[in-house]
Parts: sequence; structure tokens; C-alpha cells
Amino acid sequence: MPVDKINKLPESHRNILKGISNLHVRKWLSECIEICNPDQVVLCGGGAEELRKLFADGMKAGVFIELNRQKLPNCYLHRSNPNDVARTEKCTYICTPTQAMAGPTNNWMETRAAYQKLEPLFRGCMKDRTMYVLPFVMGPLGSPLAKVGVQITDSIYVAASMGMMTRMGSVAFNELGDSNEFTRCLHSVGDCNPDRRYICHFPMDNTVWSFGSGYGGNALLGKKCLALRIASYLGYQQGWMAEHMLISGITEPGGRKSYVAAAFPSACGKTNFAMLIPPESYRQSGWKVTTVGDDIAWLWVDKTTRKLRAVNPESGYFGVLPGTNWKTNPNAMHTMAHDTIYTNVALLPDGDVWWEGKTDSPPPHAIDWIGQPWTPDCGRKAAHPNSRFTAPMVNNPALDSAANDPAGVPVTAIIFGGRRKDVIPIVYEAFNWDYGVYIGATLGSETTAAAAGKVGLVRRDPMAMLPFIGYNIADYFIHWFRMRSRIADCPRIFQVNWFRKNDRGEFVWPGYGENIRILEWILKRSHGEVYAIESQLGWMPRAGDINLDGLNIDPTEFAAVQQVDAESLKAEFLAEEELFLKLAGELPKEMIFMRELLVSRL
Ligand code: GTP
Ligand code: SPV
Ligand code: MN
Repeated sequence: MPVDKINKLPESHRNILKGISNLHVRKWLSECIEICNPDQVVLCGGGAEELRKLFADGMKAGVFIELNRQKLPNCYLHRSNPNDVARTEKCTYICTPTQAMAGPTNNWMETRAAYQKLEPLFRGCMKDRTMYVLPFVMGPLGSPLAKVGVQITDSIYVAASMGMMTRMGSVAFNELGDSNEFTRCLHSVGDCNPDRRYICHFPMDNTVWSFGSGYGGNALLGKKCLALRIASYLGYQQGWMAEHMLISGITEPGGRKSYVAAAFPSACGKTNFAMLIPPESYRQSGWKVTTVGDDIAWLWVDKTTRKLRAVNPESGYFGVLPGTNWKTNPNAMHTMAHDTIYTNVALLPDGDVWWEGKTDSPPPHAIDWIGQPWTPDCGRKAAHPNSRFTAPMVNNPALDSAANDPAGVPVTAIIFGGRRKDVIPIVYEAFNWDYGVYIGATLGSETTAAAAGKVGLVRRDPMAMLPFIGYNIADYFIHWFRMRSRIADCPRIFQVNWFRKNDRGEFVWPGYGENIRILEWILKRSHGEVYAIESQLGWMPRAGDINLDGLNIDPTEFAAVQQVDAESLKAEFLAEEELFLKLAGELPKEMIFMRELLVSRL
């Protein structure tokens, strides 16, 4: 922006700009101020005091309700607009010069057309509002992969959330120095009209423009937008990977520690797996699980060792509440016991909160997530199915000691998992990397409330990344196949499915903490310590190799769901065709070969 235009800005805005020493940030911010025309500009420097002020201001504005100070110190309830409760994939675009760059699975807009469409929406959108400027870092400070972003937003909820989910504040300017390499994240809730909702990514400009939503992955732009969509594109160009994966550390009896990275689609168990507490018998013999990350992993190959390593770019959790309780996920319950934002849950008369599955029996009455009186028999849910908690990762009692290590952690195994009531066994191992990539690429999962749309439909969600790949999916697959040759002794790849159901519609596998039993086999296989049986689908545990002691599960029922059923596998292949046809002529040859081998095994 020319100097004379900057001089026309109100003095208070000019003073904010003068306080920013990075000239690229200053120039971009002045342009955004000129477009959005905010009443006030607040530069967030980070820290607890600032967060307190954001909550205090948010309470005055009706954005936050303070919860019971004894039960939930420093916790707040936020109710989103009822039309704005989940990621909206149909409003999410990859904006590139050609459609081929965005590929067959992304919504696409031509770069200039997208800017032209969105600029009028942003013009004047912050009149009478405060613009928060949020500099932030994704990744441990000093990590070779750490990325700086600056988000502009008119949502105090987003500002407070970004303070927990990212390393926000002046640290970002220290990390950035004089460089122009930061992601420009412009966000406005606008009038929160679903017809004017756009989440536009400009990977070639390192830019995200998000308008019309204040919720989760649509609005906390460091998360899915930067750390997955923009980062996956950068990773493709630079030889590393941004994945929708948890990272957890597992200590075995005897003290050996291994790390696994696991990709499950949204609301399919990443946070729970990352915070897993093994059952009593396992704990006593020395098993322990610690969390590096619960949603996103950045993976790269170390130059000297040629081993795959991973960091979690985030510094907080935005976790699903329904189904979370002291039995299923005590670490999450501890994590959200203080300094937490609860979004779209029910409010109890004593200032506590409730959601479906928090307790065995529901409270006699509550105020539901839209602010209406609620009773158990009223026929509505008290909390939204995608209600969430936002909490800093330091709250997690099981935080891994390497969670902030810029060198990351080594990855021993990669796990893909979907939500499948049938067909897919509880666990099996891929024959090799290429077949593992094929398994990930054809991953099917039932849709959940984490994204707007129908729930429970099986769709292909390659690597749990379908909504998050920032470029052409064909190139993404090729990138995965090519990683193998860079890695010495590449991690073993597995598929798991915690969601198998029996004829009565009940989960066959107890899940949660008991998943350690499956992890035990995964680690033994990865370290070359247990035999496996070859099946059409992959390497299978022998009967007796998965420890079922103390479980209320019939070994024959377990064996039955591990059994590969050729007829249902054939139906699965037909369902995969949908994805293959989308890729048409661009399907990597490894995919075709893997598929042919699999078909020939049936
Ligand atoms: P996103 O944050 O959307 O990426 O979700 P996520 O993958 O982290 O899923 P999360 O761990 O929050 O779990 C989603 C839902 O699945 C919750 O209702 C959990 O209670 C439930 N869930 C998680 N793990 C298991 C499991 O092992 N078995 C069963 N039956 N349910 C599970
Ligand atoms: C997901 O949908 O995978 C999430 C929640 O982790 S959101 O941040 O809204 O994308
Ligand atoms: Mn997620």
C-alpha cells in the first residue's frame, strides 16, 4: 500500500502498524485494514494476561459464558451460530490457476476469480468491529518445518482459540525475522450466512481467505487450512508430508519406547487413541502411552539417518465431546478440567457442562447448545454432535516429553483406520510400503458430524485426507509412493477398525484403552518379534497373538471379524471404483498394480 494511503488510516491503526518491524507483515496488514475497515485493531502478543482479557471482553460481548469457577476454573462456554457447527467442505476451495492443480476431489476456483469474488465480501466487513491480528507459529519453535502464519480475524472466539491451538504472539515475529515467508490468513465471520461462506486456499500465494464461518477448521486457520492444505502442498514441493495423523509414544514393559502415527478420518478416534490409557493389567506391567499430537503430523526424512520423523504442528486440542467421559478418555477429561473453551454443549444450573455420553444418566434439566431449556425426554440433543473442547496441550497429563522437541520423534509404524461397521477387520498389516499406501489411498469410512452433511455414509477418504489435500490427489498419491525410496527401513503400515459391529448393532471391539492390545501386536510386528499369517488382505495375527485376557469378548467372535470375506471384499472393490474413476487416466501405476494383485488373490 502506498505511504499516502497508510497515512490516511486512523492514528491508532498507524501506531499498531509501526509496532510491527517485519515490513512484509506491515504492508499486508495495512492492505487488510484498508479493505476490512475495522473500528479497532488489536495486535495479540500472546500470554495468559492477554487471554484473560480476551475472555473478559468476550463475556461482555456475549461470546463467552464463564463456567463454575470451582468445578471448571477459567473455563468458558461458547455457543456458535446454529448454522455454523462443523467444517463445510462444499464451501472449501483450492484456488489455483488451473483446475488440474486442484485435482478431481477438491472444489476449485481460479485464483484471480476467487480474489475477485471474496474481496467485495471482505470490503468494510469489520466496520464497527475489532480486528484481531494473531501472529502464530505452527510446529515446535526452531523446528526445521516450523511455519509462521498471521491470522486476521474479527472473532474474539477465534482469537482466544488460536492462543491455545498455536504458539501465538511475539514468538512468531522472532521466528519470522525479516522474512516474507508467512501464511497470510484473512478471516471474517461476516454475517455468518451459509450462502456467503467461503474457505479459499491459495497455495501458490501462501494465503488463506475465509469468510462467513466462525467454527473450527473453517476459522482457526492455522489448523486444517495452514497445517494441512497449505502445508501438504509445500510438503509435496519440498519432499515432506503434512498428514491428518495423531502421534503417540508407547512405552513397553522393559522401557522400549516407540512412536506411531495414525490417520483416522474426522471423529474416528484420533484424540482418543493419542490419549489412550492402557487397562490396569497393562499399566502394572509397564505399558504407558503419551501424546505428541492428536490431529496433525508433519513428517520428514532425517538427512543423516534417513529415518521418518514427525512433529505435531499444533499446541492445543480441538476435541470431540460426545462420547468422551472418565471411562473412555480420562486424559481428555483432565485436559479440559481448567482453562478450556467448551463449544456447543449443554449448560447445567450450577454452571457445569454436559454432553451426550458424558455420564451414564442425563441431567434432569439443562440449557441446550442453542440456549433453550432442555429435559431428557424433549426429543432433542442437549449438545451438538460436533460439540468440542479447546484446551492447551500443556493441560494433558500424558503429554509426551518430546511434544515440543524441534527434532520431532522417530516413527515406527503408520496406522490407517476408518469407521466401518463391517468388511474391514480390527487389524492387519500391509505386505509392504506400496501396498500400505494403497490401503491408505482406498480407505473407506462412514461420514461423521465433524463435517456438514449426511452422517453414516461410507465414502472413500484417502489417508483421512480427502478434505485436506491442498493439491491434486494423483500427485499426492505419487508423493506417498515416492517417499519409500527416501526412507531407510521404512515404517510398517497397518489398518485398524475399532468400529466393527455385530448383528445386534453393538461394537464388537471394546476400543479406547483396550486398543493397547492391538498396538501391542503392531509394535511386535514392527520390531520383527511376532509371526503373522498371510491373508488376501494382508498379514494377520494368529489366534492367540492378540491378548484377549480379561476382556468380555468371545475369541471366536474376534476371529470371525478378523476373517476376510471374499464376497464383501468384492463389493468393497466396486465401491473403490468411484475414486479410481475420478482419478481416471492419472491413477499412479502402483495403484493399478496393487489393485490387480489384490483382485488376483481373491
Ligand atoms: P477429529 O477431531 O474430528 O479429527 O476426531 P478424532 O479422530 O480425534 O476422533 P475422537 O478421538 O474425538 O473420537 C470421535 C468419536 O469416536 C468420539 O465419540 C469417541 O468417543 C469415539 N471413539 C473414539 N475411539 C473409539 C473406540 O476405540 N471405540 C469406539 N467405539 N468409539 C471410539
Ligand atoms: C476434523 O474435522 O478433522 C477436526 C475438526 O479436527 S475441525 O478443526 O473443525 O476441522
Ligand atoms: Mn481432525
